[in-house]
Amino acid sequence: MKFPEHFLWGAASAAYQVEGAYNTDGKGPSIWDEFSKIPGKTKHNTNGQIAVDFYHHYKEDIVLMAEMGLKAYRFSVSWSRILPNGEGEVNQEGLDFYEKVIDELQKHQIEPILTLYHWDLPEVLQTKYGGWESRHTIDAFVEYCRILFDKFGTKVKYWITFNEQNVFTSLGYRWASHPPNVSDSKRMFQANHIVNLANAKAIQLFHQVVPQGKIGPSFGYGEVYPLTSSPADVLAAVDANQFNNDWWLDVYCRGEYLERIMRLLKQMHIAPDVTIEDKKVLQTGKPDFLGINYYHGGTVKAPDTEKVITGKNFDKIDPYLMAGDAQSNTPESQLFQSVENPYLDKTNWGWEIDPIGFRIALRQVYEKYRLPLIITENGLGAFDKLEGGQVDDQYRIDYLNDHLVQVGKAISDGVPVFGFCAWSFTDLLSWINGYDKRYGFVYIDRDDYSPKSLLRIKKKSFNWYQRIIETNGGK
Ligand code: BGP
Repeated sequence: MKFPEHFLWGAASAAYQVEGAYNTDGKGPSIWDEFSKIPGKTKHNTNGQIAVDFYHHYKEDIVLMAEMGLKAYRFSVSWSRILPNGEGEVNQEGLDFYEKVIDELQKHQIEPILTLYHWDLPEVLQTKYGGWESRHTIDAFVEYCRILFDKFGTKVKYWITFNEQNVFTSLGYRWASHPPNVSDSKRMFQANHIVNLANAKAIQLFHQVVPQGKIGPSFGYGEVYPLTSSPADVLAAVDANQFNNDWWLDVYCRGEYLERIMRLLKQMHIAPDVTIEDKKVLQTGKPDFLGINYYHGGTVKAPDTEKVITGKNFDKIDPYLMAGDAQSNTPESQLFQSVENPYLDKTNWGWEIDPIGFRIALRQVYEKYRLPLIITENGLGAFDKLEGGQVDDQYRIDYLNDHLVQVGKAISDGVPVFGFCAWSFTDLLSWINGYDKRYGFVYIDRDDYSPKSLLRIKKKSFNWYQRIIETNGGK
């Protein structure tokens, strides 16, 4: 494997998934604090109230990061810890917490990578204004960003605006499996547009206030393959890649929506309302790099022709019945049909394992958008077992190793990847899967659930990653 000098070997997390201390030191509630109270929405009704209590264990965890040799740590700031009401008065204790984390990381020569939004919108902005469906939230977000840019702009070089906008808008507004628990495609595409505006405005502000820093979004990318070489299947895969990937990346990097997909959404009456002023805003804030979160891609075949809606019968469909009648009413059903890939194994959670897809993904993104890339997430969720005080997670080592080999190959292909943040450093809360789905290099013993214990235990993969970092990717 070939990795550049000063490659940022890192690990990643998100506030709600690690911090706990959900109502400590003035933190306000977020939409996830509220959503997790709805029975049945998360596995065993788990929540992030304690999580792995990074809030109180951060020093201990950062000492472990230093022992591992980590060069970078990606974490998110909880907006409602800084602004309990989403806007207005700043909670100094919240700012102090992140300052301590950043200082502690830097004390150990670990580069902080700060994510501004990893899904935990302040609850007030949801209930009072309608969350990402409201333009008010754009202004609130930009003000929140300004506070962090002013406070940490001189200390933190790398900033992430939104984590996986494609995932949180789709799951939150289209499939009702994340907050705000909505299943309405029109509302989803509108909320997504609002987030695009917030992203562009935050980047524009960042470039004014922190000219020496670098900023970009983290996108959940998955390459889509055709099931066969039949031209109809190949076309379906082209369409799926446009719908799943380019639809978002084009806005970030080119400042405009992919015309063909926009036309389809308009025909289905689910397109966002984009004003002339909006179009100008989207042109203003372009990223310095792209963060890529890679877990898996997909495979498709041509859609069932009987269900394809032509210009003639478009008016007859009800665009609001999306989730209920996924087969005939979604834009996807017009373009492609998802199928299993017969060549790929799956994780215990049914996610296809596809390291080569990672190399393809990195090449595709770079060749289209010509921006430096950083891997902001990649990792394996598994049922780890603590036996005799040890966790033998060889499967995680194999998974990460196979993926890193492909990142190395992509770099040899000419893709400028400047860092790799494994998901995750310690075990943490998986949004809707609870605590059984573990990702960390460090096991967190949750048998004794009190926040004071939550013992940290290095897994076998800890030593493996330590060695990878030491040798800059191994031999
Ligand atoms: C990404 C999120 C992460 C993390 C990861 C694993 O989409 O950005 O926050 O949760 O997926 O997902 P899961 O926890 O569902 O296994």
